Amino acid sequence: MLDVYAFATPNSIKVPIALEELGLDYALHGINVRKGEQKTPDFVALNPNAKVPVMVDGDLVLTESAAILVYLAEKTGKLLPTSGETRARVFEQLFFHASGLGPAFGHAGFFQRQAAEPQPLAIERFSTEAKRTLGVLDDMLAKHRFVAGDTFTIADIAHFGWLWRRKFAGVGFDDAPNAARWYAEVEARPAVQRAIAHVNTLVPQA
Ligand SMILES: N[C@@H](CCC(=O)N[C@@H](CS)C(=O)NCC(=O)O)C(=O)O
Repeated sequence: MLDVYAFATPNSIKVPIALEELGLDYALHGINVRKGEQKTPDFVALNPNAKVPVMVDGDLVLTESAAILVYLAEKTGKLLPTSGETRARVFEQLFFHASGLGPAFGHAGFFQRQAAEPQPLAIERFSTEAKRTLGVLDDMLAKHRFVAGDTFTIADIAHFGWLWRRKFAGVGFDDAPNAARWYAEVEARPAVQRAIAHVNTLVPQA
């Protein structure tokens, strides 16, 4: 049994999706980031970076959603080829997500919705970057069924996380038909549906 500390957020959702896809048992522990629970001493002892998700497997405490996806794929021998071009393409997309698309979406959402004062230059910069990185993904999906080629991998799970929360970033699929097609296919997977339903139980019903 693995333990996952998470909330209904773009980076958190990736871990339950992977666990559901891989058929691994896990307990989901809610960390309400809207209330600042990620900054409590108990949680910071788990993740000094004070962010969800965190996964615990025995003595291993692991942070960073991309690292967790790689760990789970290697633990089970699924969703990540062991060698060759497709494995390289999976890592290419994981790094593109973690350093490009994910931060652009996060900053776009922050400056549009959460900044204490309006910052037009930051809104322009990150909104443009969020749409541009989605365009890069859309071009890739014009050529392939999935983001790293023709099979579903952990790279699809990584990108799905932020596309699931695209409205927060002010991004839509109007100019990204290939990404829209891919998103609908991934969202329809039974494991993805189970994971979404599971993390949504973490959000208190006000
Ligand atoms: N690079 C990290 C980013 C994690 C992250 O930004 N988590 C957000 C939720 S999606 C969070 O915990 N935000 C609360 C905060 O920053 O205080 C990952 O991929 O796991």
